[in-house]
Amino acid sequence: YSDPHFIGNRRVITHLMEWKYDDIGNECERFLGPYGYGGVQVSPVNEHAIMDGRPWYERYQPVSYVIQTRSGNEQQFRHMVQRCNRAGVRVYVDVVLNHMTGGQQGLGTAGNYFNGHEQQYPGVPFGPEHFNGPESCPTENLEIIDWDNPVQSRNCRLFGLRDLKQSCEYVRRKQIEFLNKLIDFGVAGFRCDASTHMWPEDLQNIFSRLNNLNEEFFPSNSRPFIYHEIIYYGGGGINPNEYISLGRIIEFRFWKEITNVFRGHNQLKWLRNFGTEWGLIDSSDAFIMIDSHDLRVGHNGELGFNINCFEPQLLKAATAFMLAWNYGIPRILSSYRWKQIVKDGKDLNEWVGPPTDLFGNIISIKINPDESWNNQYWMCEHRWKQIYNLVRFKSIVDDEPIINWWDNGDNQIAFSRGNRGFIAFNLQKTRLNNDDNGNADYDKNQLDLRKRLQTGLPAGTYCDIISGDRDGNKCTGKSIIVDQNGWANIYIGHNELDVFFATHLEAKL
Ligand code: LAG
Ligand code: CA
Repeated sequence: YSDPHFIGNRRVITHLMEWKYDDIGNECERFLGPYGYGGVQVSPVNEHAIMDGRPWYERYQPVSYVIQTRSGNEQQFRHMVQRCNRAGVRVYVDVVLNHMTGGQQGLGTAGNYFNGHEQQYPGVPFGPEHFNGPESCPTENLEIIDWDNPVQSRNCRLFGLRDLKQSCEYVRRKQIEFLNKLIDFGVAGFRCDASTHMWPEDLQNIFSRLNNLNEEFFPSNSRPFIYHEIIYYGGGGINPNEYISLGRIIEFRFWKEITNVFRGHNQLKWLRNFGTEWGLIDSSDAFIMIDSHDLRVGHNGELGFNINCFEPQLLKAATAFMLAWNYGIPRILSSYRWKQIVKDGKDLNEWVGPPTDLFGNIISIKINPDESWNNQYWMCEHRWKQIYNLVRFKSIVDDEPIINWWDNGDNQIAFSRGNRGFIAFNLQKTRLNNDDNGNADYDKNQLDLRKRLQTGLPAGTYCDIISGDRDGNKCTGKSIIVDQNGWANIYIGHNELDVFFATHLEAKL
């Protein structure tokens, strides 16, 4: 379950959070396909609770497995999957199998009644006998209290969400039916929500009974790609290793360590051996990110550890490192705008859902002839040039090793990917500012990266794909001249907006 089934040398997934299926279909054809994205993750597709104010997290409260949400209905979903596959872009669905809603009642997005208090979900149907209760969950209020305790963590309630008993054959069967329906429509796999809270053997049972992927789009005998949300930062508790045979693990230590470095709390030079030597799981088991639908609003609700779209320079730089490094399968969050209200390090508006019109319909993405879009609503991080140019970089350098590492002993680094791509970062400023509390008494020139470095590249003139692009036989931004032996003068000034420089074989004049 660890092969994403990318087409050709595509390597990167984007999550078009809360987008509508018709819009995603359009985006696959006009952007994701042409710009080399490998796949798109869509927000949960099945019926969920309608909550006051329509927060984004209502999609994580399932009511049935009917495919109908504000993103569209089953037909629209199906049509989107076909269009994306034909554009060379795979589709992965975020699936919530651990639980149904919290303790409320009402209607779901497909019109089905539900009652969380009584654990009645007639749209499936599920009843009280399909949920974990006092016989399987040892805590008094049925809530998870000790998160490191495997029984509590799997059989008790996560934030009050009614916890499905996946040891029950009927529950499994309903979930398998749902997943197989998606597979038959042509999806390539799933993001598995809250995997830590489900028993590996139950998941094994469910996954082993899934259909092979649809042969209209995939080679025969292809298994679905599955990546698991397992929040693990080392230490005791539930270890991701328990899930490795069940797909890839979203490696939370990746974003944590990288964010820490890019925020100036650790020197860039240490990244030299970043990966398994830092205790991370094997690259071939890993799925990685910098930002996500959850992290956007803080790490456990606390801002300052995460990097989101409100710090675009930082987000671009950290994302660039993710895309240039040779580790795991990267996902880029493409989010929407909301009005952040930060108080005591928390975002009071963390609940705000996607942009809607007066009737509560999600607003469409509109692309203008000059490729700009209605960015008062949608951030479209996947359309930021520094990001999509590195998506291309990743395709071009493929699995080439990291060589020609250079650092200045502090916060300037550079490396090449075999002889196909080269990247350099200059975060010296961040570091010095931190060290001396802004009372700088240093030579500004020391903050510039100005150095003759080994790029690994064949001789020629190369365009920087960050400050500009290659446009026919000229560069619209910076350029470097690589000599016969691979050396070139690299310059990243301390006052440049983007703190990195990158180029590759296709950016050669
Ligand atoms: C996940 N991964 O394991 C998702 O990435 C995460 O976004 C989901 O939580 C969580 N698991 C459950 O699927 C989100 C919000 C929660 C929200 C939950 C259900 O981060 O804050 O809980 O979705 O909508 C909300 C309220 C809670 C309340 C609960 C039940 O915030 O206060 O207890 O609903 O009513
Ligand atoms: Ca559970």
